[in-house]
Amino acid sequence: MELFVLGPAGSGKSTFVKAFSEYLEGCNVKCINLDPATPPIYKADIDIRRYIKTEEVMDRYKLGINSALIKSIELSIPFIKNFKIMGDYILYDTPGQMELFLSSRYGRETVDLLKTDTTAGVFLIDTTTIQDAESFLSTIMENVIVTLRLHIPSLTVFTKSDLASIDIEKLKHEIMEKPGVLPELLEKTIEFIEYTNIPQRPIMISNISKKGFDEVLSAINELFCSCGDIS
Ligand SMILES: Nc1nc2c(ncn2[C@@H]2O[C@H](COP(=O)(O)OP(=O)(O)OP(=O)(O)O)[C@@H](O)[C@H]2O)c(=O)[nH]1
Ligand SMILES: [Mg+2]
Repeated sequence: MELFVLGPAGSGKSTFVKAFSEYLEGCNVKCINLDPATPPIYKADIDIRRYIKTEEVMDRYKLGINSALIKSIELSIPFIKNFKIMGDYILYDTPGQMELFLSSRYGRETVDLLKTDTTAGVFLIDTTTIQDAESFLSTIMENVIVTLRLHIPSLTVFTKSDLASIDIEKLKHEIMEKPGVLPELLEKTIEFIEYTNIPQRPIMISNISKKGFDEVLSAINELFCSCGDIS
């Protein structure tokens, strides 16, 4: 299985790759750093920074940080084409600026080059950033965009549950009670999610205590196994 770990800056992608690879100890796990801007905090089996470093791209092409990151992802493609990675679980750490990875065609190209029929996204959201019903709903929608842009099913996973908690049922209830377009939007989003058969039940984890990792693993297995047997 290949897991693309995605999410907004600081949501815990790199920490998840480190902690989840430790959790999967005993399996053949590979950690791949696809973030040319940041050195990995785990032992990377492949580090894209060996080939491309965003800070050097900034200098060489006289670009600002965001365009340099897009350029770095583009320049990474020929190297990624040559990646030969074997493993039970391959964890791909993606660039901090998820929007750039998603909106440039090179993010999609990267995923296309590396994906198989057991590839999924793990879309991480920092629980402490969910303040209200609207931010919860927009998070779910963002993951729908991930699925659409990258053409892979993607789980919604809330990190830092050791720092904050959210009551999803309460938030859903709050949305349904609000006047305006929000209830309809939620209803349609849920319909879409059910239609695509993606297990989108939000999962709460802590990368520090590894709480919730069993659930992440079950959900990943469910994505590819209609029988629900995770063994
Ligand atoms: N308490 C707590 N801290 C976390 C958790 N996950 C990540 N962190 C912290 O959050 C900060 C950002 O984590 P990273 O793993 O660097 O996040 P990232 O998404 O890779 O960040 P970028 O690559 O810069 O976008 C670090 O200080 C982590 O130690 C978690 O589950 N709980
Ligand atoms: Mg990171």
